[in-house]
Amino acid sequence: MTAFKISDEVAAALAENRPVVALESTIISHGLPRPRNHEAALEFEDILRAQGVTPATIAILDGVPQIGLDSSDVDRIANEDLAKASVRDIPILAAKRASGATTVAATAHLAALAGIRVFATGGLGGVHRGAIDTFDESADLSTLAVTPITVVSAGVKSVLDIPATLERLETLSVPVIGYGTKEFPAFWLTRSGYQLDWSLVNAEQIALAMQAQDALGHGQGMVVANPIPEHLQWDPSEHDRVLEVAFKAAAAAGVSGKAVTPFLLGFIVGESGGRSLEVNLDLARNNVRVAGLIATEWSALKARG
Ligand code: PSU
Ligand code: MN
Repeated sequence: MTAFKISDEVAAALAENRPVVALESTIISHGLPRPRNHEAALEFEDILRAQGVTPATIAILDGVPQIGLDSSDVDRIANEDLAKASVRDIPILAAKRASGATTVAATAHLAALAGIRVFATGGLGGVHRGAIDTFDESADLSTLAVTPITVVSAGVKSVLDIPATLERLETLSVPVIGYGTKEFPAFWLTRSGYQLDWSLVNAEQIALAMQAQDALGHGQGMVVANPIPEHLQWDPSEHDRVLEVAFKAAAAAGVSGKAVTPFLLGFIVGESGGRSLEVNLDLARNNVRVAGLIATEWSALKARG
């Protein structure tokens, strides 16, 4: 039984030490509305190809984890109602020969298994507000503690508990590096108000940190926090207003657990008149581009030995 399949294109790039960036499928299946999700999935791949980087979008298809999708697979993740799959769901989907869209945790796990070192997402999962009562903390965090991959993200969505998420990443020994900033971004917003210990200014420095991390053998991942440029961010006061309404709606609808993130994202798109969606796409494009630069530096570093 093969545990997973790698597309020929991704396998060839890895074998030849050409740059590869992993992309998740939950953002496509559950994080963005149709039909923009399908366009986005293709666009993220195109951004990488234009940089000379091979995209490896990851999903579980008919029970098999697939690393690198063809165009009919991309169509499936955008248009079928797939389960949201974290790491623990993978073996069950395998037994049922069912399909699933992979979260950051599941994508990171599968990408690392395949030998991919760089991954782009929109926002990392984190500690949910109210976690002190619900224990709701994304497996994205604990997975990065044991998975050697660098994730480029625009921080975590401001619907989460940002300072608690940063504390947990510290406890889990996952480095959080601001990309050209010492302030953690807040997904739709350039700034969260929370300071980071470290900032690196370019992809070459990130690749050097990855090399040093590997050499030390800790085996954990790294978070590169890449803020959306200020001129593209969501208006902060409108953001605050919409979030307040969204939390009330989630409480009234009684959503909990892993349904919370997709509910809030969908609600926020509607309440913002689509503005949050445009910002979400812009920040994700920006992350894909930076991940492409890091993967390129990483390949160059490995080629130098
Ligand atoms: N952040 C977004 N959009 C998303 C997600 C996060 O802006 O779609 C997804 C990612 O796949 C992330 C997951 O890994 O939500 C986290 O979900 P949970 O909190 O249930 O672990
Ligand atoms: Mn959760």
